[in-house]
Amino acid sequence: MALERTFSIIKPDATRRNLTGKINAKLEEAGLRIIAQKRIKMTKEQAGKFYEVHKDRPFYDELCEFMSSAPVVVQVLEGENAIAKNREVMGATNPADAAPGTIRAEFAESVGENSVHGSDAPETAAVEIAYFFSGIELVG
Ligand code: FUP
Repeated sequence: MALERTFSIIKPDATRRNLTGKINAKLEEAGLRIIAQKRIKMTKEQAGKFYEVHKDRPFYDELCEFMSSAPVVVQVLEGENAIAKNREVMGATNPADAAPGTIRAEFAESVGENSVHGSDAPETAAVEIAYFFSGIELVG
């Protein structure tokens, strides 16, 4: 399988609790290479555009409020089968359902404040990477 890239966010609940290093260690132990990374603070509008696919869901406003409430770390991860591998190391959306040892099982506070985001398909990965990074920032 060829190298694949995926997009990841370390969310406000995790940056607030100083968990960036612990989460990065989990990603790296899973064989994912962090090929680009920056800490930013999104506006509610920027978060809203990122999560536009969820705009009709009841949790949308709260989600955008949360994602713009504190800094996040946006990342590009590279590795074999990176999209599925990252989803595996993240664990289920609801930490109550997340497998032991996954990031969300260990660190997430709730289904809404669940520490990490990861792309779910190659098409979304490409769009999400391009939303936050320019080609010159991706050095592999
Ligand atoms: P995931 O791909 O695991 O991040 O999950 P989804 O794309 O289904 O959801 C995206 C984000 O919406 C979650 F990370 C948190 C938020 N969400 C809620 O706040 N409540 C829900 O019931 C479902 C999702």
